[in-house]
This record gives sequence, C-alpha cells and structure tokens, in this order.
Amino acid sequence: MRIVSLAGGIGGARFLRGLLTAVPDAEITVIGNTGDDITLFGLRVCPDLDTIMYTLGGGIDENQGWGRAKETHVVKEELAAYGMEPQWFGLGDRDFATHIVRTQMLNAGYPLSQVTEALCTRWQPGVRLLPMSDDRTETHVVVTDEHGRRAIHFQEWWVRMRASAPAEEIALIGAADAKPAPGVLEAIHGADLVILPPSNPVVSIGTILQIAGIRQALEAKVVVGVSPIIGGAPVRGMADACLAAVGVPATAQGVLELYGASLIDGWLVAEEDRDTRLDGVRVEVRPVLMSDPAATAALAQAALDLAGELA
Ligand code: GDP
Ligand code: FO1
Ligand code: CA
Ligand code: CA
Repeated sequence: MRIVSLAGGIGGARFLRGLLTAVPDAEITVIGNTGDDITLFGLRVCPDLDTIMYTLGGGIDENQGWGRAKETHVVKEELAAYGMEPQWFGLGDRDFATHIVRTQMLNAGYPLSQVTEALCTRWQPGVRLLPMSDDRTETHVVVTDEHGRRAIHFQEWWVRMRASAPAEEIALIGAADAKPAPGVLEAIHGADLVILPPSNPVVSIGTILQIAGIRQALEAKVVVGVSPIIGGAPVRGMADACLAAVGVPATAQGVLELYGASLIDGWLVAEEDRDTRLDGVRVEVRPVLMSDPAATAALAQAALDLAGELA
C-alpha cells in the first residue's frame, strides 16, 4: 500500500508513529512543512522536519515533543554569554549537530530534499521524508506591538510571544515562487490514499497546500483527515490563534470548511464534534485523541479504514 501524508511537527509525527504501527509494511511518503524554518547563528533549522525525523527515529525528547532526548545546552549558554541574539529560541547541543550538517550540505549546493535524505540515513524514520519544497519559504506573522505594526518570523510570534499578540495576517513568504520538491507530486500521483494527520491547519497543512500543484494533485485522490480540534479547542498548542488570523472558527467544522470538500473525502472527529458536516464529505466519530501509542495506532487504522471505504 502506498500512502502519502502531509505533516507538521508534533501532531504529525505522533500520528505517523501510529500509522507505522498500524501498517508497518506500507510505503509511506511524508510531505513535511518547511514554513517554520529559520536561520539562526548562520545555521538552517527545520523544526518540523526534525521533529518527524527524531520522533520516528527514536531520538525525540518525548515530554517536550521537539528537540533531542538527553539534550544539553552548553552552546546556548556560551552564545548567551557573548550576548548573541536571539536568546528566545533554545537550540540544544545535540540538535546543533543536525543544523551544522544541514547547513554545510546546503552551502555545498545540495537541495534540502537531498540533505533531509542524508540526515535520515542516520535516523531511519521508516518513511520517505520529503520537504514540501527545496525552495526557501518562511511563514511570517503580522502583529501590532510596542514597535508598531510589523511582520515577524513565525517562530518569534510562536515561541517568543507565545502568540500573545493577535496575528493580523499569516503569510508564507516565497510561496509564489516555490516548486514542490522532487518526488512530491510523483508520490501523490502514485498514492493509493492520502492522510492528513491532526496537524496545524494553517501553519502546517495550510502551508504545504500553498505550494504550486500540491493541492490540485491531492484533489484527485482519496483524502482522509483527522481534526486537530476537539470540542472547540486545539488539543495542544495555539492553533486557535492561527485559525483566528484566517477568520476560521477553532472547531472541527471550521477546519473542515477551511480544507473544503474538493480536498477532503473523509473527516474523523471526536464525539463532542459529531454534528460536523459538509456536503460531499463522510464525517465519522472516532477517538481522535492520541493519548498513547495504542490509541494513536487505532486512530491511524480508523483513517485507513475510512479511506478504504471511500476508495
Ligand atoms: P507542530 O508543528 O509541532 O505544531 O505540530 P502539528 O502542526 O503537526 O500539530 C499540531 C496540532 O496537532 C495542534 O493543532 C493540535 O491541536 C493537534 N494535536 C495534538 N495532539 C493531538 C491529539 O492527540 N489529537 C488530535 N486530534 N489533535 C492533536
Ligand atoms: N519551541 C519552543 O517553544 N521554544 C524553543 O526554544 C524551541 C526550540 C526549538 C529548537 C529546535 C526545534 O526543532 C524546535 C524548537 N521548538 C521550540 C519547537 C518549534 O519551533 C515550534 O513548536 C514549531 O515550529 C511550531 O510548530
Ligand atoms: Ca510546525
Ligand atoms: Ca478526493
């Protein structure tokens, strides 16, 4: 079975771990969000790609959901001692090595897709992990704060401000010129089914859908999505603040309408959201909380079962 999954960071990674448990022999291609990417201290950091790679490769900090297990922060402390900014983004020592390898390869001329493949040689995530694009794109957020109205990098809004200032606009800089990475459209065309895990609908999935040709390719497929919203609230994180920026209510219904019936064929929601409906979409109530590995595998299996019925 050939499966394509789009994915952000923590929600996507945890779901994919369940999917691998449910169908260990499937050929899974993951199209990862690179809108969160940022250059810090001259190093290219790709948080969502790394979260997937570390989670599926057994190197993730399980409690935090991002970054490396058994991490230390000596380099961060030394940089701070020199007064280097930013200090609001915490790169760990082990994680630094990943960014050094990535940046060295990018500077040598390798595209991000090949760099990601090289990093995955170590981590063996059990899926083919592709960045959505080799072209550099970055999500920026328009806020008004003590410095006036300005656009800041998504990470500054998310990590430093904890989304405390409302996002007046969220834009993927570079989207208009970005092409899908090699293999992305081919994987979608060749897929038996497509799954959208419960990733952030605006800054994870929404970003990937902005890359030319990806949404159109997906529309030809059976696509089953899992709602990242339960009972009117994100399960974790600040997806509600992102949805507010695009004028969408933080509900399973709102996210489904945002994706639209042209994209989604099947939609899994929690019991609380059983009233969710949209013409042309099969909505099913399932336990959509990834509370432990078994529940996550069962959720992935439910998505596969629904896709099978809709095929
Ligand atoms: P990020 O890049 O680290 O923010 O991760 P993703 O974009 O992949 O996923 C974030 C989204 O996952 C958030 O909107 C959460 O509401 C959602 N999420 C996290 N855990 C769960 C869960 O157990 N069940 C469901 N349905 N959604 C979840
Ligand atoms: N999230 C934080 O809240 N604070 C951090 O200092 C931080 C550092 C960090 C370093 C590497 C990495 O891969 C991820 C990191 N994250 C951090 C998480 C991440 O930036 C965000 O949660 C996502 O980009 C939003 O999806
Ligand atoms: Ca993310
Ligand atoms: Ca379809």
